[in-house]
Amino acid sequence: MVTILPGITRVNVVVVPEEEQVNDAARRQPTVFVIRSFEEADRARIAAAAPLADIRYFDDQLAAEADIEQATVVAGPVSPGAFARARQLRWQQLWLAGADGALHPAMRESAVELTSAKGNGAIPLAEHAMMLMLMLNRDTPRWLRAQADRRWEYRIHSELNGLTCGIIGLGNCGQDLALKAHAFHMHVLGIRRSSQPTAHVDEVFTFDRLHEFLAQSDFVVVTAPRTEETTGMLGEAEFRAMKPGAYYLSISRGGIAEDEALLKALREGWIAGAGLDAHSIEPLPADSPFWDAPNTIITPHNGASTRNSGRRGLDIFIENLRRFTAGEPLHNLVDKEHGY
Ligand code: OXD
Repeated sequence: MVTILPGITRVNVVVVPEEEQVNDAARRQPTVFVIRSFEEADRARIAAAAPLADIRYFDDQLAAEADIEQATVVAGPVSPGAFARARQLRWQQLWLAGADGALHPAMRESAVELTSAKGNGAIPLAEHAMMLMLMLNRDTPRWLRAQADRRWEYRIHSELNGLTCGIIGLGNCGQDLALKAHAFHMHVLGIRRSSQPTAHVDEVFTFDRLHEFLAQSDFVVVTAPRTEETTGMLGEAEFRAMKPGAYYLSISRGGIAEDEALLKALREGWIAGAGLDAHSIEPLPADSPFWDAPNTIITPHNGASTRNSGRRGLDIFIENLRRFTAGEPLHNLVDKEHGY
């Protein structure tokens, strides 16, 4: 209300279109489906972020999808079939850092905001990469086999010190790995879409210099998201471009290296071995040839599964829920065109 002259006031009337009013109410009082079990204390934190929201918890995706028509917000996965029925849906928060599984065509074309838990698992994933590099470099499985046989197998092994760690993708995980690799006195190379200088990375390459990057790396570590650009970016030519004694590590997503090319590189000794946490098919089928590929350590996409990652993912969701109801921009919004 604005005072024009004493006793005379002008009332500013803002006419909000009906659709916007409905949307605004949906924002302030959303129906939120949370697909994950949380203890009371965490539920209280979620409720405090959106006091007017109707928050419903589901232990599994199928149960949530049965009533998906009612959801304004979903924290967790939604299948494309259920997504098509989710007409009220305005925002989907993923518990995963990678958004590739949620970027089906209907999501890409929709106005639904998609946010990821990017950053939640960067630290444990970088630790996992360090663990795999140390294990591969020292051939730890050999000591474990000797231990199983009660055999004292003393031998000369090598150091990470002075070797080159080539990181594909310099997001949260790639940057944390750069810091850790530097602390181990490694030379650190990184490759990403733009060549902007990055802390702890001695040289940043762009993808047009991929072969040059591969030829210099003793460890090639994939921390990049799986997108149209990265899928299949490492084929036979790329494995042949790697150093003969180099190791390949897949930390973020399988499918960035072509499976056939990677297997051939391992079997024919173009590279020395691999550490694979992320696989193109998960769970890795029992008859997959990767289980017994030469010098290969397999972990079950487990590198980021720590309690702290779960807590960081929850913190991202809680802050985004507060933002959503307050009409503020969301964190970790996925760029649907670039895929992360
Ligand atoms: C992932 C994750 O995206 O574990 O793989 O968060």
